[in-house]
Amino acid sequence: MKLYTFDVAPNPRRLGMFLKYKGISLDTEQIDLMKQEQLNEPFRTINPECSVPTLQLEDGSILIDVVAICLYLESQFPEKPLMGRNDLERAQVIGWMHRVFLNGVLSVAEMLRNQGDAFKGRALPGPAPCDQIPELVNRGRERLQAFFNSIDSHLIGRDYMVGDALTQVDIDVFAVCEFAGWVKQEVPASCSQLLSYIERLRAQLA
Ligand SMILES: N[C@@H](CCC(=O)N[C@@H](CS)C(=O)NCC(=O)O)C(=O)O
Repeated sequence: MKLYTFDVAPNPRRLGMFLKYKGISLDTEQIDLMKQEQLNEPFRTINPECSVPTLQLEDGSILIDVVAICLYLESQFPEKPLMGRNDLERAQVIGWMHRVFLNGVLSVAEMLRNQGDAFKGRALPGPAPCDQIPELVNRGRERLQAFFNSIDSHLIGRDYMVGDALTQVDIDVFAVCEFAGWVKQEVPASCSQLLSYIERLRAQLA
């Protein structure tokens, strides 16, 4: 099995924290997104979506979403579970990962990719050109604030997003808060639950 990734990028970072916590080490190749290596062969043939992380299995199959890669690796490396400890928790983890990606990761990405020269013509990931829409910067900011507020409310009376132990949902929320710094956004002081939770996670993930 081989992992194609770019450690500093937000989705690879979600997976990187999963691997570190579980103590999994994989054969890894860095695909430098700053040099647009994701668009070059042979990676482009391996993953036509040109995105990282990408996990290639021994039989050649590929997994290209963090949620799918985590689910697969958890079945291969069950120690220190992060994807739920029973059927209900597993379903809750998948549901929350979906929402944290849609409302958290994509809100920051909407802000980041629709301004500045670095993403000109590349407002969405993937091989097809895509124009920036500057209005989406404000919408992304509003969606991100709504995301912070909704996570803060969910955390009232809870130490973790799902159940009573760390899961990948917590790692994903942590990754969104880090990624928000790329567009100079931070968790507002009014989200006191979320702020103290992030500090607890920082210690646990260090
Ligand atoms: N569906 C993917 C999203 C992966 C993704 O968008 N990765 C970004 C890096 S954070 C990427 O590869 N971008 C390539 C580009 O910007 O062209 C997942 O859940 O992991």
